[in-house]
Amino acid sequence: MLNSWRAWSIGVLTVAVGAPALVAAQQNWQQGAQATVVLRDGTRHEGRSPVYRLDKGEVVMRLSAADEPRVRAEQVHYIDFGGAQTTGSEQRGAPHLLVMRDGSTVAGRLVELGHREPSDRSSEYLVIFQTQQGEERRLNVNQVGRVYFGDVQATTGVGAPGAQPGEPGSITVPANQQWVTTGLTVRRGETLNFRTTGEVQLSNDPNDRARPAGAMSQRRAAGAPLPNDFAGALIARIGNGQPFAIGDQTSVQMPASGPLYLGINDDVLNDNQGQFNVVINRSGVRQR
Ligand SMILES: [Ca+2]
Repeated sequence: MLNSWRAWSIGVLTVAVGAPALVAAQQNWQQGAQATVVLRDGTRHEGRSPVYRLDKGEVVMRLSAADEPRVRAEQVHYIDFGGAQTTGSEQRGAPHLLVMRDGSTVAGRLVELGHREPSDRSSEYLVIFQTQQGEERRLNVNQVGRVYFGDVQATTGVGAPGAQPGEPGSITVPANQQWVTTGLTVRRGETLNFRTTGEVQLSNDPNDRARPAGAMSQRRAAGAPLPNDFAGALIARIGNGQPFAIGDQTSVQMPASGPLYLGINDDVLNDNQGQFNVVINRSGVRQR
């Protein structure tokens, strides 16, 4: 992981004790990737090298040597790095969407934005993105035109009876991946509301299927994270803590504090197919 923008800022403050250092700092900020951060209310911020980390949930941008606003990720509509032909409609259908300069798009989750060396803004500026298949891509910004932070309608909070694939704010949990990050940091005792849909296949047997509550055959998997629960059930983990069941529950109290991961209760994952789609609501406010 790259270090945070904060680390870079502290580094600059440390050296910016004299005029030459200040000049250096100003020259330093003028380096880096040009970007326009467009908020959902239409506000545009033009600056350089915005820094983002999924677990922090905010975008920090440098507008000038002195001006460094922070915005919550849910306020951000998209970040434009230039060079991509976009129609404005391609943001639909994914929590995050990458529009490459060649016009192709990749749906998934933005993990991180920032320089490879946070203290060196002449170093490569990277866009780190996890595809919906769970593959992590580290891209040079020169390849990337725009990153959408999810459908605009995600902010309206209009509820649907079940989470649908590609529904704004929905988290994709592929059956062939043990854990995916939700981007949420939860507090012990906090109650989250879940809406989960989808059906997965747990082996090469087309009849070996599971819904969020687990295998329709009610079989178990001895080597699964929760061997006493049904195989294929939706499960969760906080940080490196013990896995716990989510299943088809709509309301679950968090047993610990930390980053929340979702996964599939299975032992052999690479013969699985399909995905669950999960929308998590927190205090009545939809989170991504
Ligand atoms: Ca399996």
